[in-house]
Amino acid sequence: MRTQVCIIGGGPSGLLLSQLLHKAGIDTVVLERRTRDYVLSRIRAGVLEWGSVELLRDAGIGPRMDAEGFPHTGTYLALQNRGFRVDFHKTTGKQVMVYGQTEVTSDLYKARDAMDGIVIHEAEGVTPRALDSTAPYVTYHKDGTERRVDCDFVIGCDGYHGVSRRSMPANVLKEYERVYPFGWLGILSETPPVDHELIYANHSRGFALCSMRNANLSRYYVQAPVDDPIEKWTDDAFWDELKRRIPEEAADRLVTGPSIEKSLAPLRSYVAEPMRWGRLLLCGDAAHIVPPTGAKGLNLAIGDVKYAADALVAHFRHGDDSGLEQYSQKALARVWGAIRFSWWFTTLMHRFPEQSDFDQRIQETELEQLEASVAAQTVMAENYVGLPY
Ligand code: FAS
Ligand code: PHB
Repeated sequence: MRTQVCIIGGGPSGLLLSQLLHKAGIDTVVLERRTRDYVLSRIRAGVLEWGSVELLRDAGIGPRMDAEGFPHTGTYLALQNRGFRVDFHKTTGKQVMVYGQTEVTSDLYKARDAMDGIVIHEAEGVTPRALDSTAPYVTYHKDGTERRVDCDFVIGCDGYHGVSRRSMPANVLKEYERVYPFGWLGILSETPPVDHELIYANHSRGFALCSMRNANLSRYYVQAPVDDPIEKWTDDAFWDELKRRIPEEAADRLVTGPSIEKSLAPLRSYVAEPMRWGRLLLCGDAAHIVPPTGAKGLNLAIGDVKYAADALVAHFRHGDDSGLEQYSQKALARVWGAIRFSWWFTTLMHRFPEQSDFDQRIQETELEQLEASVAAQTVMAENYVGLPY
């Protein structure tokens, strides 16, 4: 098989890039290791920056997002059994959209189907080759047969555990990492959200987050030891801990119910540089990971895809390679901005194992200064709604 752009990974990055390039008249093939159902079973991000919303509309998947998503103009930060609101719209003139990654991925799959986009599932042993040549190709196995895709570019959209980043020479790749000494235990419950906006709670027992997917589907998280056995966290244990960490006025109105999904995710900050080597470009989690505190993971992936799509269209349409040459530098500038914000917000809101009472008061004092300062709230809001592309 031959195509112009071979994309490894059929998550949000790979599907969005394939959709944008196809709409620009550029042929793509997506190679995905898992089944479509498996990809769509993942419960992950929940908040879209407005730049992401606009790009998804450009990709043609705006209608359901605009009909079922929830625009949010602010968020609550809670400490010492009380909370205050950071108003994104008043400070930045922008907002975010609460619309789950699962729905974004489902909409992208439907859009790919409508354009007869080529997404090959259960592609095993995907291996990018000749990346430092002008004729790269990718081999993989499907139904016991080795297959080959010849192409002009390979885009690694295969996430943190994918093969693309590992295909770069070790002496080219520089990695930066911070692993956090805790995880996020998340549940989905078919209950009405505790509030119409998100509540991020700092508490001496640990962080908690109240979010949602729709008027009868709520998403909650509590900070937990990353090696906790999930069985330890019965629904009752989860609800009890969440109620202890959010302000009493919220806990009193919290509607609990059986969890329909429960998972414990580790937290890390990670960046791989460069994001391009020869005819390979990396997008999304293949190149970087952020702790979900700042709701940046999916949004960074979408930003990378925008830069990659613009660069590839300029190459194929006009023979202009400036976008490709600047891709890594441009994408990394925005990645590091989100890495910093996610690290800052995670450090501010979580209880670290060695943390003293002094450290707890420092966190609370920084939150009190954030509450009192419109300038400080503006900086936070600018990062939360999304740095400019
Ligand atoms: P993805 O990992 O989503 O997709 C990569 C795809 O490549 C997968 O479908 C995988 O099957 C496939 N693949 C991997 N290796 C392959 C190979 N060798 N060959 C072929 N295909 C291969 N972000 C937020 O903003 N908020 C959150 O609350 C949040 N929660 C998260 C919870 C968890 C458990 C995880 C893991 C991530 C979370 N994230 C969150 C981040 C997440 O949303 C990512 O940023 C987002 O999925 C990035 O999308 P992709 O880059 O497409 O990577
Ligand atoms: C979510 O709804 O899953 C969510 C929202 C905000 C975050 C992280 C996760 O910062």
